[in-house]
This record gives sequence, structure tokens and C-alpha cells, in this order.
Amino acid sequence: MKENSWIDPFYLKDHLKEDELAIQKNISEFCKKELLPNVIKDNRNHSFDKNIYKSFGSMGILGPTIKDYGGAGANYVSYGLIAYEIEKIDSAYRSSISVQSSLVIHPIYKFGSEEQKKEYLPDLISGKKIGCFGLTESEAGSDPASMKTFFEETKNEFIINGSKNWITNAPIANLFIIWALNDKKEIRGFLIDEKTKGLNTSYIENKTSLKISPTGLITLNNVRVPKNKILPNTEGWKSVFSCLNKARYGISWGVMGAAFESWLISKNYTENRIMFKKPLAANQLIQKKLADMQTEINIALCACLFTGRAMDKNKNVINAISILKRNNCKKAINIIRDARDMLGANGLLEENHIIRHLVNLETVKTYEGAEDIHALILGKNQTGIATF
Ligand code: TGC
Ligand code: FAD
Repeated sequence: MKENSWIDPFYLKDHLKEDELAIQKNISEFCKKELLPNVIKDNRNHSFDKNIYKSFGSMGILGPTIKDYGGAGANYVSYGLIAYEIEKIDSAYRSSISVQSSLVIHPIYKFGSEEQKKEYLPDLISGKKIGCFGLTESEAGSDPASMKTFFEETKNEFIINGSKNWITNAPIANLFIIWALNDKKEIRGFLIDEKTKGLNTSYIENKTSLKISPTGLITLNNVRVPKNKILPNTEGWKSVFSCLNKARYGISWGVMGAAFESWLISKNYTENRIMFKKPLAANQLIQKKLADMQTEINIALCACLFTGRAMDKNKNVINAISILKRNNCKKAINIIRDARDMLGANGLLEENHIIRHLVNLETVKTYEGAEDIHALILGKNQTGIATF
């Protein structure tokens, strides 16, 4: 009899190359050994061990698509698979690699001077230094162009004033990429060292989602930045958004990792839980939920793979990325909510993982363009009419 391919019905693995499969296997083993054992305790305590970055660095998963400065030179499909495996454990760890890779290493690699690349990239890729990306402000979330952080240029330096809020890694970062406007409302990015006078951070203590990930507020009070610390090669907002594209792509794979774990946990639970004198999985309503999970996860993964292959051919994938970020977050949160429900009261226990994934997904659907923002981006690209 032919194998029953319920777990991988489209034979996605047959479409992965040997090196991609090897990367996925290595990361999966690393996650089970290094991340899984502490995830429940760390989530309960809002605790993040900064040394994890060095482990990520030694696995080659920080800036994995960069070929030089110590980067592994992997392709975008591999980057997606890394995000997928890591988010099976917790979205916070995937956030750690997304921010460092797509929002810190990528802009320096793409828009930095050679001097900046040599100074920062080796340490960021090895995990010796941690970066953050400051775009959002308290009054400028979905619409970052309305930011109130401004820079002025003097003869010898730039002076930046303003604040950034909800910034991943801000409380632990060594390097801050801060986006600011000048009086002509032109956007520029600056590389600011953690010890710079006038730069202060605080930790958002009462965050109920993505609890392992340190998130913070940044204030910039007459921060003086030398002339050689501006990213010299940016071209307005499209450069900022090009960083978000990479992060959104990783998120789209990642959320399916959280959904996949929740699917398997709920499948295993309902096969073994006896209620009304038979396994829960012997009920049609339960099997329908399992079929819905299988359907959405596997279709989403195929779309992720298609998009990764297109990125590896350097195609314009901005529409694909908005479709994926929007669809996969929405589908993943629904799958995880159903999985939680299928465990009944036990679904509320931290040792069963699902409730943590569910609460994390509330963050993931919000950051990097909330669901409706991606609908508006897709609507604009279809019709040519901007609603924002
Ligand atoms: P708009 O007029 O649409 O565009 C301005 C220029 O940018 C170009 N562009 C893009 N380029 C590359 N990739 C994209 N995805 C692009 N989208 C737009 C566009 O062609 C134009 O270029 P040009 O040459 O004509 O000037 O700009 P807008 O200001 O009207 O933007 C509207 C909108 C809604 C699309 C944008 O503001 C948006 O995406 N808002 C969502 C904000 C967001 O996603 N923030 C993320 C913050 S970082 C974060 O959350 C990190 S979480 C990290 C983690 O832990 O994983
Ligand atoms: P708002 O913009 O106020 O939106 C609120 C709601 O209104 C959303 O549902 C949105 O879809 C909807 N909405 C907004 N405008 C419209 C419209 N025109 N039509 C219809 N509906 C609309 N930012 C960074 O720069 N760097 C980071 O590292 C970072 N990390 C983060 C980590 C966490 C844990 C979180 C929660 C956020 C992080 N963010 C970061 C910020 C994140 O990008 C913003 O929260 C996000 O862009 C949404 O902005 P907002 O929270 O201000 O919501």
C-alpha cells in the first residue's frame, strides 16, 4: 500500500532541495534541544536569555541569506524554513531572528557604507551584538509616515529628537536603527550605539503576549549622531518597506509553524481523550476541525514555498507577501483557537503550549502591518486607489 501522506499531502518535502532539508532538520533538532526545554518557564517569567543570540549565530541563522561578513549564504526558502521551525517553539524566538536578520542586518547590508558593513555585520551575524529597528511610535503605528521623530543636520553631525514605542529588543539592544524625518519630511535611517547620550530605553512590563520577547520604548533627546552613522544608500520609504517585506515573509512561514504544532497536539489529544465512551477524534465535528487545520496549513505552506522560490529569483513579491502575511496570520490564529478548544480545560494549561501560541499570535497579526492594513495594500495595488 502507498504511504498515507496526511501530514504532507502535497509532498512539499519533494520540492525542497537537499541543503534546504538539511537546514530544516538541523534547526528542528536545535529547537528541540535548546529552546523547547525552557520555553514554558521563560514565558511565565517574561525572561529572555541574551546568550540565545550567540547560539543562533553559531547555527548560521542570523542574516542567513547574506553571503559575506560571516553569513551562511542560504536562500530565501531556507530562511522561511528556519522561521517555520523556530516558531513551532515560540513566536518570540522567531521575532528575535526576524528583527536581527530582516530589520537590522538587511538594511545595513543593503543601504550601509562599506565601513558600516565591516563594523557591524560580523558581530550581528555571529550574535555577539543585538540590534533593534525603531520605526513605530505611540501615535504612528499603521501609518509610520506620521512619525514625530525628527533629525536636523549640522556641520559635523545629526541631532535626533523623538521617541519610538513597541520596539522588539529595545531593552537589550547594542545597536539601534532609528528612522527619522527631516524638515522636508524625508525619511532616513541612523545607526546609534546603545551608550549614546540622550538615548534611553524602558521595558514594556505589562505585555501579555509574546512575553519572552523584550519589547520597549525608546526616547531620543538631542541624540548626536556622527555623519558616518546615517545609512547612506536609502531611497525614501521604499527602502524602509523593503526591510518589512523580508520580515513579513519570515512571519508568514513562522505562524504556520505555530499552527502546525497546535494541530498535531490537538490531533494527538483527541485521539486519546475518551468522552461519551469513545475517543473525541471519533466524532465528525472533531474530524472536520482536523481536516480544516490540515487544509489551511498545507495550502499556506505551498504558497510560502512558491513565494520563497520567487524571492530567490529576485522577483517582485510585494503582493504575495501581503497576501501571505494577512492570510497566514488569520488562518493560524483560527487553527490555534480551534486546537485550544479541542483540549477543553486542558487547553488552558501552559504545559500544553497551545494557549501560549494563541496569545502570541495576537502580536504577530498586529505587527508588520495588521490584517486590514494588508487588505488595504492589496486593494490599492489592484485598483490603483489608495484608501490611506
Ligand atoms: P506608499 O505611498 O504606499 O509607498 C511609499 C513608497 O514605498 C513604496 N512601497 C514599497 N516598496 C517596497 N516594498 C513594499 N512593500 C512597499 N510598499 C510601498 C511605494 O512604491 C512608494 O515608492 P515611491 O518610489 O513611489 O516613493 O506609502 P504610505 O506611507 O502611504 O504607506 C502606507 C502603508 C499602509 C502601506 C504603510 O505605511 C505600511 O505598510 N504600514 C504598516 C506599518 C508596519 O508594517 N510597521 C511595521 C513596523 S516594524 C515591526 O512591526 C517589527 S515587528 C518585528 C518582529 O518582532 O518580528
Ligand atoms: P494602529 O495603527 O492604531 O491600528 C489599530 C487597528 O486599527 C488595527 O487593527 C489596524 O488594522 C486598524 N487600522 C489602522 N488604520 C486603519 C485604516 N486606515 N482602515 C482600517 N483599519 C485601520 N514596531 C517597530 O517599528 N519595530 C519593532 O521591532 C516592533 N516590534 C513590535 C513588537 C510587539 C510585541 C508589538 C505588539 C508591536 C511591535 N511593533 C514594532 C509595532 C507594530 O508594528 C505596530 O503595533 C503595528 O504597526 C500597528 O500599529 P498600532 O499598534 O499603532 O495600531
